[in-house]
Amino acid sequence: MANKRVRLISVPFWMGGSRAGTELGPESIIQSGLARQIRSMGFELVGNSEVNCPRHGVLDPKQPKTKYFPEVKEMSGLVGEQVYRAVMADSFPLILGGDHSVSIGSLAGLTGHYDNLGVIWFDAHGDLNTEETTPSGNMHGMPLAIAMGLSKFKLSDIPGAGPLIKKENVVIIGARDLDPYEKEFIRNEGIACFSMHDIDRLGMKAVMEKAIEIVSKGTDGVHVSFDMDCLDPTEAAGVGTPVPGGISYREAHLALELLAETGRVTSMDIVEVNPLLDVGMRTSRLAVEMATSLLGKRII
Ligand code: 5AB
Ligand code: MN
Ligand code: MN
Ligand code: MN
Repeated sequence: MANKRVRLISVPFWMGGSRAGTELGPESIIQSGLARQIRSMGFELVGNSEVNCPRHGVLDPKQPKTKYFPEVKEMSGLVGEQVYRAVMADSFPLILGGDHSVSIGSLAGLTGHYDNLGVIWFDAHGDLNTEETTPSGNMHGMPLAIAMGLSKFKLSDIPGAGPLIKKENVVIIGARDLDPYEKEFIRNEGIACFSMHDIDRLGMKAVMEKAIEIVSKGTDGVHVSFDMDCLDPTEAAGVGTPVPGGISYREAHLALELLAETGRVTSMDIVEVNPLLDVGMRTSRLAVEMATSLLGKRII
């Protein structure tokens, strides 16, 4: 990684998943040694800020398709501001969620700076639902759709956000639980999506080579959004929506190490850690490993 300055941005938020626990994610990841490990790799940790996001929302029964929308919007603006500031100060924003709706904020802040951002979305899910298609009303199932401009709530509704994420700059990796509309959208729009089937078939190395080629073409930055539920639940039990048959421990390390080697990754979010559902702190410790792998940690 060319950039040797890292800024941690903690986002203790749960309302995008409508389930308590992910607001404890950032603290638990930091307790698992994140800052110490990043420093020992020779990075300068230029800050560790916590976003003062809403913590107690009231569910509006008239908005069942966009649960906690006002809170999600407020949080996204606050996250966007901090991410933007980090990039402008030439540091690598490492955003700790929180549920996956925090990525709306990350992408808002990043697009304030990057005109043509590539995005790699590690996830068991597609996160491509809109207020029309969502089966749950949970906004953590919508961030990628919002970033691409598919929903009524647009990135541009967040102060400071830049252009939408282009669909040709997006790659989803690890998918195995897509809703009917998401499947249709991926097929019709030709979104690059490497499902678990593709990972089984091609191997993680080939998948990452293809993914890297896609997000590198003409882009001015690459953001990695890492939903811990992309991993197999035997490795990462502490997530809100576990799906069997996920990415293995070694595959995940390899994927992130290959990304580190490109030297092109500009930012990362790690989301959906729910310490209340975890076995000890295993998922948080694994989150630390995911971050350090992406930052270029090597065995030798
Ligand atoms: B996550 C589901 N597609 O929209 C929906 O964890 C699940 O950020 C979304 O990937 C999971 O509610 C959201 C059924
Ligand atoms: Mn997700
Ligand atoms: Mn997911
Ligand atoms: Mn989830």
